[in-house]
Amino acid sequence: MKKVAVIMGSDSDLPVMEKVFKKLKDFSIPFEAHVMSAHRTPDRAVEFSKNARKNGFGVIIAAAGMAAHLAGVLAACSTLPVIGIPIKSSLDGLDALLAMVQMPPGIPVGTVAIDGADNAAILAAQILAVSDESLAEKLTAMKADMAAKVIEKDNKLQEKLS
Ligand code: RP5
Repeated sequence: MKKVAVIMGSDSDLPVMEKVFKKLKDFSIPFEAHVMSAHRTPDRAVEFSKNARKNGFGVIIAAAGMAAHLAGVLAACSTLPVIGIPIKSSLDGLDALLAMVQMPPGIPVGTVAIDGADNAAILAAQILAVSDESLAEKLTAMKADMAAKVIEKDNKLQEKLS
């Protein structure tokens, strides 16, 4: 299976990114995680992204807060799909959200919600599952589990109301 690259702009993003690690581990998806900054270590970020495909990665998850250019810079240097997680660091995360989601035509960053770690990991899994049946089965099981929990909640609500 291809690896997921999990790149964050600072170790201060780790509390959110731990959730990405957990979800990827739950799916048994191999990943590498690095701290790299579009502003503080631009050369390292560009170098990593340029070589990501040949180094066995299939998806890049990039998280950053404030003027969050990391996902866009990584996307500019690779044809791998890039999933952006805007981190709530300043301005309630709106600055990071807009910096990630408003990419110019030609350089998409698939942006999830502010601090949306779980969905970033699930989306990465879904991208890899396009060519991996056993991963697709795990995702199907996850959806069935979620549905069962909602039905259980509805049953409880009906009991309460009756
Ligand atoms: C961004 O600036 C990082 O992704 C982080 O969310 C924010 C603050 O970084 P630190 O000053 O905590 O290193 O680049």
